[in-house]
Amino acid sequence: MPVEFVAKPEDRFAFGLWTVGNRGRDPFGDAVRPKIETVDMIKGLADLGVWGISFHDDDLMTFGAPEAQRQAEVEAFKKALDETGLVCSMATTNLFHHPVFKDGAFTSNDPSVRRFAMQKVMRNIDLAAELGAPTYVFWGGREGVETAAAKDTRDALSRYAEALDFLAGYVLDKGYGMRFALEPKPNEPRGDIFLPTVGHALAFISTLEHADMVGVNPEVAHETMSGLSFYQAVAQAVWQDKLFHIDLNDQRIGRFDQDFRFGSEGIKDHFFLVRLLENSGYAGAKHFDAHAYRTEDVAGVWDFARGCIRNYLALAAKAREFDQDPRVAEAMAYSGVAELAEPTVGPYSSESAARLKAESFDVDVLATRGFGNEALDQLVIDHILGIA
Ligand code: GLT
Ligand code: MN
Ligand code: MN
Repeated sequence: MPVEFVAKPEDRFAFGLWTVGNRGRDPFGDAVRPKIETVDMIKGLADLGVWGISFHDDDLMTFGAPEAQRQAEVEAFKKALDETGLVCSMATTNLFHHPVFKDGAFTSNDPSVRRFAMQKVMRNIDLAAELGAPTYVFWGGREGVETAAAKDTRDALSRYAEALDFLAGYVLDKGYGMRFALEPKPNEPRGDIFLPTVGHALAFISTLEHADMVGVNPEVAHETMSGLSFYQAVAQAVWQDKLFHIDLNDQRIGRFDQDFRFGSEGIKDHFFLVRLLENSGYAGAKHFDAHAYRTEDVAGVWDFARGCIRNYLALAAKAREFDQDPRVAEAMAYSGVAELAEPTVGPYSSESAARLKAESFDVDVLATRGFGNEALDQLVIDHILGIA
C-alpha cells in the first residue's frame, strides 16, 4: 500500500501560474495540451493542500490589453484566492517573452528598453503589493549576450545594479515592505546570462544600495545545469541570511533547463536539500517551478503537481527518520560532524596567536584518523532506500 502524504498550508507549498499552466511548448514543437483557466488552476492546487500562488504580470493580465480587461483578469484572480484561501506568495515580471526584450531588459543596450522594463516592473510591484506578495523575484533570462563584443559586462552589471537600486528605492518609498530575490541561471535563453550562479548573485548583492532587502531565489535546475551542487549554493545562501525564496524542481547535469517534477531525478541530492530546508528554519515559500513532461495531458499535469508535493513530504519524513536514528548520531560523532561547529582558535589576540604558535602537533598521529564517511553515507542510502 502506498504511504499517504497530506500537504498542509503550514508546509508553505507554492506553485507558479506558469507551471501547472505550462502547455508543453518547446523550441521544436507547439502546445500539446489545452489551456487550464487560472481559476481552475487555483482550485486544483488548493485541493492538493497548496498554500501559495506566484505569477508574472503577463500570466495574470493579457499583455497590451485595455486596462478594463486587465482589471477584470486581476479581479477573477483575487476572487479565486478569496474562495480557496490561497495566498499570493510571490510576484515577478515577464521581461523575456516580448521581442522588445531580445537584447535584454535592465541591460539592453537601448536606454528606452531599459526604462520600459523598469516601468513594467514598477507597475507589477504595485499589483504585487496590493495582493500582499512578500517576495518579488527577478529572473534575468534575457540579461546576457551571445557575443561578448556586444556588451561590456562591467557596464551591464552597473545598469543591472542601477535598476535594482532604483526599484528597491521605489518599494521603500511606497512603504510596501516586500523583499527582492534574484534568480541566477547560467544560460538559456541567452548564450551567457549575467549573474550565472548563486555565488555570482550573492557577490553582486553585496554591492547594492539596499543590499539588506535583496536575497536569492536559487533554482535546482539552474545550478545543476552548471554542474554545481545545489545543496552547497542553498547552504551558503542560508548561512548569509539570503535565502529569500526557492525554486524547487529537478534536472540532469549538462542538459537544457528541464524543470522536472521535484525529486524525480536527484533523489540523494534532494534528500540533503529537504533536510537542510527543514532543519535550517527556512520559513519562506517552498515554490515548485517545474512543469509536467510534454507527453502529458491535463490529468498528467495534476499527477505532476501531486508528485512534487509527495516527493518533498516523503524526503522530509526520510530526513526526520535519519536524524532520529541513533546509529546516525554515532556515525556522525565518529566523523566529527559536531567538532566542526567548535571554534578553531576563537577571536584574534596576540596571546592566542602566541599560544597557537607554541602548540605542538603530532601530524603523523593526526594523519592516521579515519573519518568514517563511508559508513555514514551508507546510512543515508539505507534510509533513502528504506532498508535502514
Ligand atoms: C521562467 C524561468 C523560471 C523563472 C520564472 C520567473 S520564469 O519560467 O524558467 O526559472 O523562475 O521569471
Ligand atoms: Mn525558476
Ligand atoms: Mn528552470
